[in-house]
Amino acid sequence: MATSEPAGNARPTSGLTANNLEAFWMPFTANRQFKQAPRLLVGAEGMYYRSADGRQVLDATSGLWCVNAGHGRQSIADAVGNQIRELDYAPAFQMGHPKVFELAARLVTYMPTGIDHVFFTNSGSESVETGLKIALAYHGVRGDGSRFRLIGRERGYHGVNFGGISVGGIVGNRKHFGTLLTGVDHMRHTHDPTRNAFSRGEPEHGAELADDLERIATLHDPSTIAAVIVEPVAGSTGVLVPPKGYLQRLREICDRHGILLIFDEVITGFGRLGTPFAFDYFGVTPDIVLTAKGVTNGVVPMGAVFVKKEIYDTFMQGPENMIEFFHGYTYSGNPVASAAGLATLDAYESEGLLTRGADMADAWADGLHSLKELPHVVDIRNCGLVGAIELEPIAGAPTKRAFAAFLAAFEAGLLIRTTGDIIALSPPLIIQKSEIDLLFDTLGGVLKTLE
Ligand code: PXG
Ligand code: PLP
Repeated sequence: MATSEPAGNARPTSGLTANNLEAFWMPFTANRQFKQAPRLLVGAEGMYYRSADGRQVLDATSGLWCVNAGHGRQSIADAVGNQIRELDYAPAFQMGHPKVFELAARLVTYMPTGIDHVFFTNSGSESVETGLKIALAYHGVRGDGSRFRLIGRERGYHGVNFGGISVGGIVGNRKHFGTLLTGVDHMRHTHDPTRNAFSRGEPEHGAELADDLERIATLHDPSTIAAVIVEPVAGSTGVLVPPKGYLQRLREICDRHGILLIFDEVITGFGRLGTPFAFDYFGVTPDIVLTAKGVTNGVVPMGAVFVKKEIYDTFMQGPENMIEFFHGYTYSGNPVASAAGLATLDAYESEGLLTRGADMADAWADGLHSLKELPHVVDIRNCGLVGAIELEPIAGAPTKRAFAAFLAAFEAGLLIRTTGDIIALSPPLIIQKSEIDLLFDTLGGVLKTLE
């Protein structure tokens, strides 16, 4: 059989055509199931996606928790287009360009006093690796190289690279990948539906779970621990809001033992909780802050790792012609991402989006908790403009019920996220009351039809 002539240097393929969905190995997706009945998005504006079959779909997930200012921002599109025409790329190592310095200087103004330097990456996963490496190297550089242990938490999600899955606490993300990083231990997670089900905001019970850090520190000797990494609110594993006093207690234990506290704010950063960052919301100051998703409103990959002045200054020793930290990415702080970041900050600032969640939080919590009595709902959690509805799993078929809700919601014009049997919601920060009502009306209708 004749194979059609390939264009250019392309090799003949095994029957693939432009319309074939096969070649793309999709991330975190049931590939075969998806490709049998694909769900394609072809446009987006404001709070809505447009599906390939021409329907408006309300975005209750900010894409994947990243389009915080809503879709289709003209000013960000213009900034990106202009930047590509003006300076498309500049080498990241031993060279610079103005916009990345401007972005860094603006971003650090959102940080607590004393956190005033930022290292750029291209994703949350890279921010995690960068933060962990900074923590380890910091102790080494200041002559305390016996601090080599990293402490994470069960149900923590810190991206998919080796450091992140090592400190992370999701078995599926870890089990096939060998021995991972050594010298890692985990605290228990804080999810306690027996005592805390249907809490509005921070749950009452569980601050004492922070004492796991004290116990682990005692086991290994505190002087061997470099850092502890937590999501202030665990996002990916189902919106686990920290119990009252928990993060404060972690901070105290870290201070007592000279352990760095890393907040992974990849989801909680940039207004998600109704404050610019989670450290504002909880009033607890970490030593290192990891961010990514909200930095560029999702349009160009970018992450940012913020560190205390003391950490940066510790590296700035030795001969000035020497590279102080052997780490960096080809695309760290690249001009197009930097331009997108600056335009995104302009949008956040001019519309007050980083605190808008606080104004909407009550309406959000009311809508969410109004679903309490619906079938299969076993818990509802909220904080700022994040929410989760936990469903009773179908016996012997975990995840099926929530996935059915996801499919039915999409059919009904609503994009939600599911993780296990938990529905997670995180709408763009521009959401209006009428859209909150539409969201929960639609979702309520979906939940009523579930088997
Ligand atoms: N840390 C945290 C706390 C995250 O939530 C990452 C690191 C990794 O970021 P990148 O950019 O490498 O994906 C994340 C990402 C979901 C979902 O719906 C969550 C994430 C990514 C995709 C989907 O649960 N979190
Ligand atoms: N692999 C090879 C062979 C490389 O040359 C590089 C960068 O120069 C990388 C991986 C890392 O790529 P990046 O800097 O985009 O993370």
